[in-house]
Amino acid sequence: GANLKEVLAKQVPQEREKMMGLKCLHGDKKLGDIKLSNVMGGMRGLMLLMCDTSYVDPNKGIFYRGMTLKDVVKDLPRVQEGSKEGTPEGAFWLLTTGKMPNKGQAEGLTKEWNKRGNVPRYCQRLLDSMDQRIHPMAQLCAASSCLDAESKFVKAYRKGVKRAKYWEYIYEDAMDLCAMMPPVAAIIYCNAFKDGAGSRELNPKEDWSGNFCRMCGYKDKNFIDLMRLYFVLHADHESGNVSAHATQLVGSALSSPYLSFSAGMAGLAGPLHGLANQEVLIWLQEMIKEIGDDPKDDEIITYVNETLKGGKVVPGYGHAVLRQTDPRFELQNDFAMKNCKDDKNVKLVTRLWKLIPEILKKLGKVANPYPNVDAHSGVLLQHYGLKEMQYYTVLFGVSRVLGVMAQTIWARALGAPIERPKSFTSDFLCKFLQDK
Ligand code: FAM
Repeated sequence: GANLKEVLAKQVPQEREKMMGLKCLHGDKKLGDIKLSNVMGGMRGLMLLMCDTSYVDPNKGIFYRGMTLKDVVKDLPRVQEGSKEGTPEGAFWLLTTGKMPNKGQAEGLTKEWNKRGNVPRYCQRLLDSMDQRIHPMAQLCAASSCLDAESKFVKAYRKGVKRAKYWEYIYEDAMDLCAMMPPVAAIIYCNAFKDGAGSRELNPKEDWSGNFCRMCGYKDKNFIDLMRLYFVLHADHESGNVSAHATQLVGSALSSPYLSFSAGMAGLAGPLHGLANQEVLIWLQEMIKEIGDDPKDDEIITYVNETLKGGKVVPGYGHAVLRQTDPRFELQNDFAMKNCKDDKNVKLVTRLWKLIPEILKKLGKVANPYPNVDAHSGVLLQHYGLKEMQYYTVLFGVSRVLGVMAQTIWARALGAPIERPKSFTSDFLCKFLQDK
């Protein structure tokens, strides 16, 4: 069937027309009010960004192109022999085109990424030179930034390519970057935890997830299936979360996808965002050290209350938009119940799911007391032996490249302008408010 670029090339003119129509017909319509509390509250809840790849409903969770994640996970084609999970390649096809791919289309992406995924020597040398005090996320930012040298968009822009064709070069960069993510991430992992051992060559018989696991030294088929599910679940979450928004903001200046993705990863490295999956594991292990791995309920309740009294958040719980248990948590829990329900940490996470929301509700200030995507991922990775928790956010980043690159292709295709909201001084504000 048609390859991804051909499918997109047909969709771009239609989408451009739709956007022009919206702008002409409704450009001067109000979308809502801005209160000072919104400005001081991290712009929470303001309808400021358009993004068709995904949408988070506070109660139903995330939708990829109008499909719940439960349906996406169910309907994605199983490509690799014996695999029980859909592939992130298929998720990328869905996020970019809005259509669920057939097996051949998903497989075609695997083949194309295996061709595009060789990491240039200068990037490998940069990573090999990294002092291991540099956090794996900072290494990922550096790697993505230096790959700007590969950008086909930058070269085309210098040659004066027409605006209407920017997206075609951004598409090439996005595909190359997605293809290079598993080997780049595997080099970071092997340098940090395996003294640099491990293959750096993509195996054309393996898919994106299979190559990643093999290059990190993992061959367990169940683990590769977990990573397929993990990469699908973490791929996209609207364009307003810190990693997606930073990527779109920087991309709006026509910085290459390599530079804009590096900015997004700098945001993902924050403990309130992507680093939470590492924080969850650290918090769990400190709790087990304190009250053992099979504590009584009231011992857990006491421990959680101590965390809160210490002014700390309970990592893995809460969300800026969600107001229910994150479906991505539930899908990971389903996987755990199917594959490792006797794991003691899995059992503990399931018990916390029952106990922690009640405690957070009692605080009266937590908008969403339920577990988010990070509350489960770490214990599953631990179960299969990937115990280096300071690496977990890199896994999140490998997955998130899919969503933010799908968004980037469309932002350029639709000519999204450079983002530049107005800032104001507090003096101006005081005068402005006097008249109100
Ligand atoms: N534990 C303790 N307090 C929490 C909390 C938690 N898990 N979640 C929210 N709160 C507090 C929050 O700190 C705030 O307290 P103050 O007014 O004293 O500052 C209050 O509840 C209201 O916050 P909110 O409106 O419920 O949440 P926000 O939209 O401000 O923040 C999160 C959302 C995700 C940053 C917040 O829930 C949090 O810090 N969670 C723990 C860290 C975490 O798991 N982050 C990962 C989020 C995940 F989706 C991701 O991006 N990977």
